[in-house]
Amino acid sequence: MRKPIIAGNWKMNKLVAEGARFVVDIRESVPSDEEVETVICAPFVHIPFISEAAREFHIKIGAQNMHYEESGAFTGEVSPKMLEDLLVDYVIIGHSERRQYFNETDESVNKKTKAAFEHDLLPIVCVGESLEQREADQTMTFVESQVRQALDGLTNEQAKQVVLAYEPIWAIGTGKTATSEQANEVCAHIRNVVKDQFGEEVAEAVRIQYGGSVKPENIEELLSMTDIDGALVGGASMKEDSFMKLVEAGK
Ligand code: G2H
Repeated sequence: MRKPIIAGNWKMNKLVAEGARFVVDIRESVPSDEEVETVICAPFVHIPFISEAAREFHIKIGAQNMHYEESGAFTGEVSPKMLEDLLVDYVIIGHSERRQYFNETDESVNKKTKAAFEHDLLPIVCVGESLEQREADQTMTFVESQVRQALDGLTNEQAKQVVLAYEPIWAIGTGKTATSEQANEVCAHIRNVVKDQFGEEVAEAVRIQYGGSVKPENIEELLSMTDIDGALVGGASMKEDSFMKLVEAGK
């Protein structure tokens, strides 16, 4: 039985006081992490404050990116060791916005995924096709190649703990959601790719989220699908009440 994981991705939004207030407002209503894992992926500057506010509650903290090196002359970057030092739980790797605007490649995604495990961080690895690729019938091959490259070189024990997020680029922030069937079809394919790469036990354990315009109105149907184990949510994670509805749906 895979535990559902609902992760909010605030992207580049909220000021520090707003982030901390958000956590204080929801923390007592967040269900036990034995039922559903609740993660907030916040901009780096929020992390010490929301960690403090979330302490002893069932909220896990995630970053939205990181470098793969531990330290060095990489102006403007944040390292996995720094996130480990702040007791961050999860880190989003290879979000399509990073791939699109910041030259994230399958190679850097792979390096970051490995670096996460070296620093006690769990990666949420994002994959997903563009509209052109979907229309050209390349979704499955493209997503397969992203998954294989991202997970290349992981041990079975590590691969089991990866969270994969399938986010079709054409459904991100556009209000267009993939239908539950479309989303599940790709998530099932991803699980098969993991099976081919690491074997059945890993494939059955690995959690796959759907992301792209997830909201309280569509979450239940998405989560009812066989291969969707959670959601990575941008827009609808920004307000306390809608985020809590998503978390409740994960129970
Ligand atoms: C996809 C998603 C969160 P939204 O980027 O990662 O954003 O829910 O706003 O489509």
